[in-house]
Amino acid sequence: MTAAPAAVEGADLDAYWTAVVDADERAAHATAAAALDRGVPLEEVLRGLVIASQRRVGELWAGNGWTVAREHAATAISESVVRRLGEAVPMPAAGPLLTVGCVEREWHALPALVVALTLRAHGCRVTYLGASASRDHLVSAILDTGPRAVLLSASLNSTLPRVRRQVEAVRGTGTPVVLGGRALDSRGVRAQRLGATAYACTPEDALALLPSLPVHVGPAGPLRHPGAVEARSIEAESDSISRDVVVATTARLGVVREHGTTSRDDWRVLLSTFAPHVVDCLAGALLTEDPTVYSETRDWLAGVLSGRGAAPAAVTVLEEALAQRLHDHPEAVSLLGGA
Ligand code: B12
Repeated sequence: MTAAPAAVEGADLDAYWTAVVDADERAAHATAAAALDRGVPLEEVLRGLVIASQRRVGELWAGNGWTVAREHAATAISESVVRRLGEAVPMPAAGPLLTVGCVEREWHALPALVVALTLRAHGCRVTYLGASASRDHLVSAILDTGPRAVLLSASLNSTLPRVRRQVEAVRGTGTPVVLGGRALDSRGVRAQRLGATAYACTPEDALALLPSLPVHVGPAGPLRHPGAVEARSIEAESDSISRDVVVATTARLGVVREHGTTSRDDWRVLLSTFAPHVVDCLAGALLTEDPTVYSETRDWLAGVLSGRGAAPAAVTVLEEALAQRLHDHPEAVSLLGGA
C-alpha cells in the first residue's frame, strides 16, 4: 500500500497567515517551501496556503476589517511566493503548449498564475500573459506560438462581456479556448453561452480535458438574443450610464462627499467606484441569459456597503436609478425588476 501524500496542516496555515499579515514574504515562502520539503504536493501547498489565505483576505476586505491597501499588500506576498515556488519548476522541453492569461481589465492575476504553475508542474509548456491581456496582445501571442489551447481566467462577473470578445478573438485564430475562474458558474453554463470550447473548474480539470479538445475550432457563433443586443448597447455606454446612476443615487440618498477628505474605503466612494462594475455585471447577465450574474453582484455590494455604514436602501436606490436610466432596454429593466 502506498502512503497518502503529506498534507498542509493547521499549523502551516497559521504560520503562513501570520507571515501574510506581517507582510513577511521571506517567512511566507519558508512556510510553503517547508511543506514542499515534507512531501506535500505543490497543488496542495497552493490550495492549502495561498488560496486559503486569499479567501481570508477577501472576507476581511468585504467585512470592512481590511483596507484595499492591505488586501493589495497581502496579495503581493502570495503572488511573490507563487513566483518563487515556480522558479523550482522547470519548463518542460516537450508537452502541450498552452497560453494562460486574464481578459482585459481583469487585475486578478494570481488565479491565472496558480493555473499556469500547476499546468507547468504537470508537464505542460505554458506561456503566462498575466493580468488584463488585450485582444491584440492575446492574438499576437497565439499567432507567434501556436498553442494547443488558450486558458482564460475570469474572477469578476463584470468581465463577462469582455470574456466574450476574447473568446471571439481566440476562436477567430482556430484555437480552442477554455474558461475558468470565479466569474463562471460551476456547471459551465456561462462559459458555454459565451462560446467557450470548454469550462474547467480547476487546473487539474483543465489538464484532464486537454486531450478531448478539438485541434481546430471554428469562429464563435453570433449571439443574437434580445439580451445580447441590449448588453452590447449597455457596454458601449457603460461610462455614461454609471455616471448618471451615481449622480441620481447620491442625490436621492442625500449623500455629501467632501473632496479630498473621504477615504477610498468609505461607502460613498465605493458606491461610485463600483457603479461601473454593477453596470457591466448587468450586461454580463443579459449576454449569458443568467440573472444570477447580476444578483450575485447586487447581494455582494449590499453586504460591502452595509458593512461600511451605508443606508440599508442604498443598493435598492441604485438599482432603481439604473432601471430608470435604462428605460429603453426592456430586457435589462425586466432583469432588474426580477433580481
Ligand atoms: C486579491 C483580490 C483582489 C486584488 C487582486 C490583485 C491581484 N494581483 O490578483 C485587488 C485588490 C486588485 C482586487 C480588486 C477587485 N476585486 Co478582488 N479579490 C481578491 C481576492 C481576495 C483573492 C483573489 C485571489 O488571489 N484568489 C486566489 C486564487 C488562486 O483562487 P481562485 O480565484 O479561487 O482560483 C482558482 C479557481 O477559481 C480556478 N481558476 C481561476 N481561473 C481559472 C482559469 C482557468 C482556465 C481554470 C481552468 C481554472 C481557473 O483555479 C484556481 C486555482 O484552483 C478575491 C476573493 C477570493 N476568495 O478569491 C476577490 C474577488 C475576486 N474580487 C472581487 C471584486 C468584486 C473586486 C473589485 C471589483 C472590488 C474590490 N474588491 O476592490 C476589484 C476589481 C479589480 C479588477 N478590475 O480586476 C470579487 C469578485 C466577485 C465577482 N465574481 O464579480 C471577489 C470574489 C471577492 C468577493 N467575494 O467579493 N481584488
